[in-house]
Amino acid sequence: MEQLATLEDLPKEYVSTLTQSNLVPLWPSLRNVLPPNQPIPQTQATAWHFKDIKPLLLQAGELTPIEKAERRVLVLANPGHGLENMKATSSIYLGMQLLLPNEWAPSHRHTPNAVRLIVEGTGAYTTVEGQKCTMEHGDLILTPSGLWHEHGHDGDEPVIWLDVLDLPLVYYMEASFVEGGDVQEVKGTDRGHRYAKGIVPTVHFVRENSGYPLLRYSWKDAKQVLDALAADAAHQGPAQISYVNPETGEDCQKIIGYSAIRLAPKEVVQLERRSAAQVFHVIEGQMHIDINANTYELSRSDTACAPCFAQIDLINNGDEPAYIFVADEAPLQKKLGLYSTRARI
Ligand code: GTQ
Repeated sequence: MEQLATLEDLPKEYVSTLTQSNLVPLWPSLRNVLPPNQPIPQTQATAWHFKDIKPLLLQAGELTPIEKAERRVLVLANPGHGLENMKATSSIYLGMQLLLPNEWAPSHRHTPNAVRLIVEGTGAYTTVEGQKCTMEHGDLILTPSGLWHEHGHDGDEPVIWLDVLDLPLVYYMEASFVEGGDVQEVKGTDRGHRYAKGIVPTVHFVRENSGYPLLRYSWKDAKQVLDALAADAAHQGPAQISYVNPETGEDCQKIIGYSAIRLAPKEVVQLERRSAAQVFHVIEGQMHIDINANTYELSRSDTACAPCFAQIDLINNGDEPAYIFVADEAPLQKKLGLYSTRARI
C-alpha cells in the first residue's frame, strides 16, 4: 500500500485554517483508522494475580467504608488503554469486588450489563429483580442491563468476586448511566431448579419478559457438565461449555459471551485466532498461558486478557484438572457482522 502524505507535508497556514473550520484531512490519519489487513489493538496481553489483588482489596475494606464506595472494587485496568479508562479490553471492564460481613451494597440499575464470577468466601448474595442469588465459589450471576441489583452478606468472612461489564462499550456510546433504588423485596430464589438437564416447566402463563430467565449459573452444575464431557470418549476437542439462555439457546447476555474450559492434567489447547478479545480467569487449578510472545503462570483466581487475533495456548502443567472461565466480545462482534477467525501462525 502506498505511503501517504503526512500533516507536515501541508502548509501550516492551510492546516490552521482547516482547524478553525473544524475540518481535518483524512489522508495523514487514514492508515491509523484503517490499518492494513488487521486491527492494531491497544489491548495488551496482561495478567493480574490474585495474591497481589487480595491484600489491597482487604486494605480497601479498612480504608473505605461501603457507604462511601457503593461498590468496593479494584478495577483490573489494561495499561494499553490507559489505566484511568478502566478497560481490560476495548469493550470489557473487569473489577474485583469485596463485600465484608453485614455490609450491603445498595440497590441500583444501570445500562451496562454485568456478571459476577464468585472468587472466594461464602455468605453473600445478590438480589436481582427480587430474585435472591446465593454466591458460591465459581457461580456466575447475571445482572443484565436495566435490572435492579444489590449485594448483601449474612456470613462471617470476606467475600470477593470478579465483575465483568460491557461498561467501556456502553460508556463510549454515551449510553452509560445508573439509577438508585430502594431495598428490594425478595420474591424468590435464583430459578436454577427450573432449567435442569433440558427439563423445563411447561408454560401455562405468560413468561416474564425480561429475556433473562436464569440469573445464577451454579459452578457445581457447570463443573459436572465439564467433567462429563471430558469423560465422554465420543466428545471431540477440549471440554468447553457456554453459558446460554436456557429458553432460547442464545448467549446469556447480548454483548459479552461467557464460557468455561476444562484442561485435563498435561492437556494443551491451542485456540484459533479470533477477532474478539478475550479474558481468562482460573476457577480451579492452574494454567500456563501463552498470548502471542507473552507467557503467564496463572493460579486459582488469577485473571488474564488477550487482544484480538492473538495466538493463544492454554497449558495445564499441574496434576489436577484446571477450570478456566472465559469472557469474550464475540456476541457483540457477531451481531455487528464483525466476527472472524484466522489460521494460527
Ligand atoms: O456490583 O453493581 O464493578 O455497578 C462496577 C459497577 C460492579 C455492581 C462494578 C457496578 C457494580
